[in-house]
Amino acid sequence: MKCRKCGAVAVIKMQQHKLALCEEHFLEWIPEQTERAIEKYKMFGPEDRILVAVSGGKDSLSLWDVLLRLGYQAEGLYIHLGINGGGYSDSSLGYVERFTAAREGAKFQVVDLKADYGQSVPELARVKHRGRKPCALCGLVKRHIMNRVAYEGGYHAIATGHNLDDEAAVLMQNTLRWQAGYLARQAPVLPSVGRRSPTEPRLARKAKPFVRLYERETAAYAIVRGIEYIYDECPYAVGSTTNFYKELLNQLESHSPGAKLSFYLSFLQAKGKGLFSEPAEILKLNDCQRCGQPTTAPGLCAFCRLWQRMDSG
Ligand code: Q46
Ligand code: ZN
Ligand code: ZN
Repeated sequence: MKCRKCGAVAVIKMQQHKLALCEEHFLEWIPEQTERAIEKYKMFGPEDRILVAVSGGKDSLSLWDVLLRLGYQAEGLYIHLGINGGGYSDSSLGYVERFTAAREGAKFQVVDLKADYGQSVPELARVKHRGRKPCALCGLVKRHIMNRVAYEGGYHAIATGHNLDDEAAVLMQNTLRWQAGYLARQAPVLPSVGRRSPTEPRLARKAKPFVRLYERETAAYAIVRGIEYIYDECPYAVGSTTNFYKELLNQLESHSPGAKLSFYLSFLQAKGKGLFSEPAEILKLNDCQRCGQPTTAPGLCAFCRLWQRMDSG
């Protein structure tokens, strides 16, 4: 297998693009593709400050690396969720720290849920979810904290490492149930919401610059680039429904290369033509009485209600 660009030995073959590349050209191709997605979906520009949500995994660290190489003002945010008695979160944080230590000028901040708010995600789930998987609650907590940090720090956008496999799996779950509201909101970029003033969005724009890259490509990028990342998934992700759909889509992909990509891109095209437009009532937002973040609820947002319930036992 030879690199299409120079004829050297290829390190990766991407069937869906009928493209094989050597190490050097693959390391060029990933940033090129990322830049294209940023421009195509109008995610952000070089003048914007970007907050990259980093977990210590391959996608978010590769994304941060690529954004820095492309010259974006990208700063990291690590949210310590206290997973596995804190052990899993501590080791993930270690990868983020080593990543930044190796890159001059790479800045990041940590929000520690237990230290800053009083409870870790598993502790919250134990009380509020009676031992059920904490993922829904964890997602809520992460979104809230990302928004708060982006707002307080004056960041223009939040960038996350979601790749095409993540998006296609979510799309499949939503499609199988025809979840029109979720389908309407699934997009490579979500606009900022709820402005206090024209220059101060209450919820920052959210962007997924890796949305057109397969998971095996982001993993290959991390390996070829020499980025060390936490290999083990969060223990709560093991056996998750999302992983089940990823496997299903991979079976489809091996039978029909490009199926995952066209499933997702055709969805975006259909949306572009007006399918799944957002119902008007979803757009009516109030300011949370406690934290000020926009919410569809009349009083407190879901995050503040969660902590209020904790406070009242
Ligand atoms: S971190 Fe949180 Fe994920 Fe772990 S508890 Fe679930 S949602 S699986 S991306
Ligand atoms: Zn080459
Ligand atoms: Zn709130």
